[in-house]
Amino acid sequence: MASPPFANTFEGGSDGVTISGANSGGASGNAFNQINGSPTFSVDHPAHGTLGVKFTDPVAQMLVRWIVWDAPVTTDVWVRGYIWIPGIPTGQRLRAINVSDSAGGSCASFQITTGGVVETFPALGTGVQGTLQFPTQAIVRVEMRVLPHNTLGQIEIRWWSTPDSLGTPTETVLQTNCNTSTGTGANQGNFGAGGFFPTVPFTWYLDDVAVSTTGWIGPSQAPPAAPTLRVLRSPYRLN
Ligand SMILES: [Ca+2]
Repeated sequence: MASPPFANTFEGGSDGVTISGANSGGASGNAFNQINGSPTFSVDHPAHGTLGVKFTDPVAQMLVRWIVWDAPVTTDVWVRGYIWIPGIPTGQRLRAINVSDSAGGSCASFQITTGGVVETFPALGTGVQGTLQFPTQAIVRVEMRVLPHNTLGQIEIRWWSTPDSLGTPTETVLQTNCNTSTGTGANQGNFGAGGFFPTVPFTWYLDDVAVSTTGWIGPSQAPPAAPTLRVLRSPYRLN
């Protein structure tokens, strides 16, 4: 397929309809070129607009994906999603966003643990956990930076409890000098449940997913505007 940037709002779908490659483009943005399981368009908890994607009780991979980009990326890759979870995962953590290589080998993941904190997860080795409780039954913006490298890799998670905030993240978790590439570099953006599956029932939601190779993606819509400050100028000013 093409190369990033990619973005999808799910606004071109219809509530309750299973997402496919064919129905995921159009007004939604960049169509996904692979779907695993049966994620559906849903009006339940969109971050913006009227539709997001619903993952109903995944016990196996249930993903929307942009895979096998035109060229693998060996520099920083950024991904973004707005996430709504029903509660803290039990049984297993939730792997909600992932970047993989062209062979499907994981480079790095964003996860929410059974302790309710966020966690980086590299290709090999262990991750780094945050300390703040991830909000439940609320929309949270999550962004992740991945530098693919087999020894000098980096994973940085930032999340905002005020989802469209342009300000300081609620929490930042950084892992450096880790293995984030068992292959040739980042070549897939995966959004949904993969690798680990919390005890069901665990139905959760994503919206406004994106991949960039140029920088932090930021909110998909501007935060609410501040009141306009009107500046009155004297008619007698000299310049
Ligand atoms: Ca949407």
